[in-house]
Amino acid sequence: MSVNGCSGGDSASSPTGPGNPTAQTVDVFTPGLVFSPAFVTIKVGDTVRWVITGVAHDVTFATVTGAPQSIPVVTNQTHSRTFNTKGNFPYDCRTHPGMAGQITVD
Ligand SMILES: [Cu+2]
Repeated sequence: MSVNGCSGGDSASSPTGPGNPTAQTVDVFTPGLVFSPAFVTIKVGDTVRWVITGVAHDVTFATVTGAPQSIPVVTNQTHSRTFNTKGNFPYDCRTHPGMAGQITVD
């Protein structure tokens, strides 16, 4: 029973998820009264950054299990959300009816 008690080593059991070293970040911009790109597909553990410039916008997620916290009305700010749950996460800008997007995590 002389197991090496070293911590922070070789746990190769979880290739994806929080702390995934290959996690990516995708940017969504607000070039007008639209989110661009409006539809983004990412992997579990990836991050989306909303780069909100110009007119003030919000990012309000539909009440779906695993949806991140909504972003309040802001301008000239960047807000990041990391997605650790698979699913479809639609959101809209309550300030501008019809301004909407969706994050798909697969
Ligand atoms: Cu808006």
